[in-house]
Amino acid sequence: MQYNRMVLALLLGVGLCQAQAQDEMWDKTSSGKNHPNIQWFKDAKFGLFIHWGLYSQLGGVWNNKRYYGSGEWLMNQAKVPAADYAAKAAQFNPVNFNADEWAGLAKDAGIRYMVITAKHHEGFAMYDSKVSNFSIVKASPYRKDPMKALAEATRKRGIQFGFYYSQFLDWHEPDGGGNRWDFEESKKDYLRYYREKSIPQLKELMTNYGPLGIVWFDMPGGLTRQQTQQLVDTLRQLQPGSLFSSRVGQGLGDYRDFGDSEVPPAPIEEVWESIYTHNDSWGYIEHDMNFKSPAEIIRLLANVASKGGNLMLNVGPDGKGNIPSYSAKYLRETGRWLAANGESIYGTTYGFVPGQPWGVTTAKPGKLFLHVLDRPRDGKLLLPDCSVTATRAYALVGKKPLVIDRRGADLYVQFPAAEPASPNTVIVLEYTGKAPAYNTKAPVTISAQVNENIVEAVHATTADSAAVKSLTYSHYFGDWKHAVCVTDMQGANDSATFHLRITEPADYKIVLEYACPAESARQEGQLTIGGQSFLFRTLRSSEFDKSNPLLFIQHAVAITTIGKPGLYSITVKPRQQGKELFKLKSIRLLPVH
Ligand code: FHN
Repeated sequence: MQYNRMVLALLLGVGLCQAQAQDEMWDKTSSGKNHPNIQWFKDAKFGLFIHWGLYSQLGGVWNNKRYYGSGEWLMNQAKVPAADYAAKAAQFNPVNFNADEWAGLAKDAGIRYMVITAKHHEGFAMYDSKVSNFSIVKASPYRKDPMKALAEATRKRGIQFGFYYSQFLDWHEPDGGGNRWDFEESKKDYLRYYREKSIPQLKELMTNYGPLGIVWFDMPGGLTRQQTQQLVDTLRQLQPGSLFSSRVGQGLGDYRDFGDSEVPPAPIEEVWESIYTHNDSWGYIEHDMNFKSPAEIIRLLANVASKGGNLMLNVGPDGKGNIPSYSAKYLRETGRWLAANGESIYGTTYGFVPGQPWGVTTAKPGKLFLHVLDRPRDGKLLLPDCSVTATRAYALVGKKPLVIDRRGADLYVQFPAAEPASPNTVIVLEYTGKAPAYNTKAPVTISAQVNENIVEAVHATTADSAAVKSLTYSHYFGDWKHAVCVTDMQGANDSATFHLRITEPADYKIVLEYACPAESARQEGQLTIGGQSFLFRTLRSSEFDKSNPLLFIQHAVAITTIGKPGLYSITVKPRQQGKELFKLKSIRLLPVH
């Protein structure tokens, strides 16, 4: 069966990165059925993911060698023999762990649900398991069950609590998925592993820790659809109210999780979640300091909410039980923004106005929230084709009333002057009348009032063999990145056209952002706008290889004078038949001042 072949390819592979087919490994599909307990999750919008295990104590270092990327994959990266790895449990003593501090931080950060690793791929149970001796209670000097305290501390604060559980990969067990450096693949009996460890442990977790908001399965494998259905049915009996993540596999989850660090390019009706980690690794790594700033988190949260999803952001506490100080500090700062602006995030759906040069929108009945991420010079926020009856507009913080101006189908809201700097200033537009449907075909607004207009590949209308695809790659190891690009433009008929609405006359510099391997470099392409054609020759950036960075170059190819506001289109294509021209990520229009 195709699905199992993919999983096997992953397990047999020379590393995590090369052989795996991410979509199969992640299963981004859900059952499409509306779980009766889904509403809290839809409203929650912001979750805290915690990766905590034996790997946290190792901190990305094995035998004095530092490993980069996903720290919880250390055992796999260093191909540590299971017995040597297990011996490290004797030094794992997270004496600084304080459930109330962790839950308090989550509360301060404005988090509405928490999911923590009960057992990751290393196989170590971070709770009191009767099923296996490889647990924090039996194998470490700590001897206590931190999950009991954490479940209580979160619930006390009104935060939904859930467990992550790696149901198939288990490098400690001869029959578990993934460890081929110790255990021969042909001798493995995955079903025995499910029967003797995975399912009994899941049952323990679903029996001993009170009502779980979520069981967050990860990386399905080794089961047919029918077997997965049986697993789901068995577990559902224990807690019918728990939501199952889509990575339970076979399209049987209750909501869709996207790939790691992935936001879909356009709004999605189904219930879904985006998962990101605060730095590059999920598990603690002492040499990973690439923490997202509060502004980056706040903007990411707004971006995810503007597409209708939840953001679950991960932190990786260390082996002593400390949450990294930058995670704590930046989460608290995010929480301060949410304390003032939470109305524009919690309980919202995506906004009916698509992304604009100034920012994105979220909505509640009768209210549209404008998240201003890039303030236009003239302060005018255009809401194109906005047919509702606007009754009033005001800044969410301070409630200062703002001027609304209707010009035909368009609405303008005047952004408050002298607004204090914020990574995201929220304006509320109250309206009556039926909210218009989100128009996926709306032309992309281009304004001379911002420094840069970015037209993403998802907006392309493609011809012939040109296609829009999501490409997945990584920097270190397992730190996945995604880029939606126009691909497969090889001949003069393979084109990408972008429909634009340019709101002000100006000169605009046009920049193509693309990735281009050696074999595609030095080919001629053509960009057309308003009857004018511009030629360019492609510049080499990098090859596309999942386990390496995909480098995008910003190549300025034209300047054009737009004399009149109105509808325009830009078409990009190769001049002649050849190799794929490039992987086009965006077209940027920079007003010339
Ligand atoms: O392999 C895991 C990884 O370690 C981490 O737990 C992430 C979080 O979504 N899930 C898997 C990879 O997608």
